[in-house]
Amino acid sequence: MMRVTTATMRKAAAGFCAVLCLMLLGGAAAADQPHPWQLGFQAAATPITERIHAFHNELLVIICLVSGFVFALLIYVMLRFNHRAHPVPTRTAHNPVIEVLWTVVPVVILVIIAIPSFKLMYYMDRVPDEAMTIKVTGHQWYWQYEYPDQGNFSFNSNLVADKDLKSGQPRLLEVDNPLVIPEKTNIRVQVAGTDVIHSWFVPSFGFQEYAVVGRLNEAWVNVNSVGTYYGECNQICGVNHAFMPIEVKVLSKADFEKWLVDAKKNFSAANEPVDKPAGGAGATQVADAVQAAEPAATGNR
Ligand SMILES: [Cu+2]
Repeated sequence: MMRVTTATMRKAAAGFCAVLCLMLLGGAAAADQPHPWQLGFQAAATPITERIHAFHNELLVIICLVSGFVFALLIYVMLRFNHRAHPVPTRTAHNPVIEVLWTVVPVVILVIIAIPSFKLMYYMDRVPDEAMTIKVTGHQWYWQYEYPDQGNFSFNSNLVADKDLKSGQPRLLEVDNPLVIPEKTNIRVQVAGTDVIHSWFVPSFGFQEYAVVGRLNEAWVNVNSVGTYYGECNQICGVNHAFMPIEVKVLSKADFEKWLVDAKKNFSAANEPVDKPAGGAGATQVADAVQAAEPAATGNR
C-alpha cells in the first residue's frame, strides 16, 4: 500500500514539474496568434515583450519559492504540533524576532520585485527616438489607422466575415485592411477613441493602450521580424466588441516603402471617410460577422 502511494506521489510530482517547465518555456514555444490548448504567452516580437516575459519568469521563480516555503511550514506545523505529537500546547503569545522577520522579509521581497517592475514600466513608457508615428482610433466597432508623417492618409480596418474568409485566414482575427508597419523601426503608436473606451492590444508586441475619447495615449513598438501579428480590442466596448480584431502586417523596410506608395494612392484623405467604415463594408460586414459567428460561439459554450 505504501509503495503504491509513493509511486503515485512521484507521478504527481513529475506531472507538476512538467507543467511548471511548460509554463516557464511557454513564451518560447508559441507563435504570433493564440492556439487551442496553448500554455504560456505568444512569442515575443518586440524588445518590450521579451522583457515582459523575462520579468514574468523571474516572478514565477519568486512565487514558487514563497509558495514552497509556506507549504513546507504548514506541513511542519501539522506534523510537529498536532495533538498527538504535542499534547500540551505552550502559551507563547509574542516572539519579537519572528514578528520583525515576517514583516521585514515580505517588504524586502516586494522591493526586489518593484525595482525591475518600475524599470520595465518606464522602458515601455518612454518612446526612444521614433522614426515614425501611427495613430490608432477605436470606433464602435472597427479600428482606424492614420499615418500622419508618411503622407497623412488613413484607412479603416474591418473584420472579414466568416463567409468571406480565404483558406489559412484565422476566423475572427482577419481584417480587410491590416495595419502595415516596417520591421526594426521605432514607431510611436498613439491611441484615441471616438465613442466608448476601446483598447488596442497586441500580445506579441507587449502593447496595450486604452482608446479613450478626448485623450491621446501612447506607447511604442519595434518589431524584430517580418510577419503577421494579431490582437483584439480588450476593453468591453459594446455588442460587437468581439468583432473588431487587430491585424498588423510587419514588412521589411524596402517592402514597406513600396506599400506606402500604393497606400498613399488608395487611401488618400479625399476618398476615405474618417468616421465611417471603409467602402460601406463595415456596418454590414460586422452585422454579417455577428450572424455568422453567433452559432459557432454558442456551440463553443
Ligand atoms: Cu472595442
